[in-house]
Amino acid sequence: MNIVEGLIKGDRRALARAISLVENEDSSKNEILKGVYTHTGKAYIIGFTGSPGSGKSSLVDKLVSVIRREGLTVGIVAIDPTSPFTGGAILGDRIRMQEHTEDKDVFIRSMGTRGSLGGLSRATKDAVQLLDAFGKDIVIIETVGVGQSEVDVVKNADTTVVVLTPASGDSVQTIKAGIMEIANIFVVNKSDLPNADRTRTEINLMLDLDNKKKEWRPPIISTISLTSEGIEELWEELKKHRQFLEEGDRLAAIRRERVKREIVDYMEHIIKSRLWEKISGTTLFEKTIEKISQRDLDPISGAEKVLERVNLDNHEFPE
Ligand SMILES: Nc1nc2c(ncn2[C@@H]2O[C@H](COP(=O)(O)OP(=O)(O)O)[C@@H](O)[C@H]2O)c(=O)[nH]1
Ligand SMILES: [Mg+2]
Repeated sequence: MNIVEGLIKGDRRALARAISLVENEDSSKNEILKGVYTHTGKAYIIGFTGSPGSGKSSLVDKLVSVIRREGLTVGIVAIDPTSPFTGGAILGDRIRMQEHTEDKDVFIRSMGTRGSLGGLSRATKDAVQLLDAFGKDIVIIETVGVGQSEVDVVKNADTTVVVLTPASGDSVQTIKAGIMEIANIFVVNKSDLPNADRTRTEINLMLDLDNKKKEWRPPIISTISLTSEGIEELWEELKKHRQFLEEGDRLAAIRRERVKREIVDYMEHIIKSRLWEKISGTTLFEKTIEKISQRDLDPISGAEKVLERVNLDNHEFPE
């Protein structure tokens, strides 16, 4: 039985293997992704982002218990690119999510010890598709909200949860604007610590200042993941947001937008590799570089001239 068949039939080992292959950019990657695609689109995808140590893994662990009580199956992709060398975070995630290691309806995968951030965000998207095709009802992405790539990662989610804490240094002002904008739900975790109210107030003020009229105002939920306080409420709000998206055309529109981004990404990728195949090592390319270096030619004209000579494909627009 091949990997795709195994995965679709619910073989966990096939799933694990498939994720490794896409993560390592194996030559079989595209075949696997093509093979599973028609089986995707059923999972609901939730993204968790926030500073390292804000309690995302602990929170997800507790949330999974609540989700499992409803009989739903869960896949988790946890990424922590902030500790690429130690692997410490990943070990920590395993320990924190230990509660579910015996549960065959929960599949946990940690990523992030190798590769570029761009590669990581691609691998995450692929892993989410594999978990979806495997039949997980809910897929959770956990990532660190530090840079553009992490924002890109949660763009693959239907609902995004931003986790903040009252701990010093994690105040609302220090959070990147991009991160605040992608939040559908705010969680103030570690609400057992002092100043949790102040954090809530700051988020509220920020939401008040946002003058763009929005149909969905992100709710703010206080949690203590150590004691599971607020976790049920978080799940209720997640379901509400899902319901909100499923009303009208919202979810379909979000997913269409995602498909558009995906196909453009692939096309750019294909064009780039074809371009490199055609130009690298050629005299035309080398001579052009030389001319530009000598100031006999400018880079813009150089690029135009090279492209004129390179036929990437025929230029007619297909019907
Ligand atoms: N006081 C307190 N500590 C917490 C809470 N949730 C998590 N922690 C602790 O915060 C640390 C980081 O948690 P972790 O889930 O790994 O955070 P992540 O890096 O965001 O995934 C761990 O030591 C947790 O035990 C909470 O609600 N209150
Ligand atoms: Mg974590």
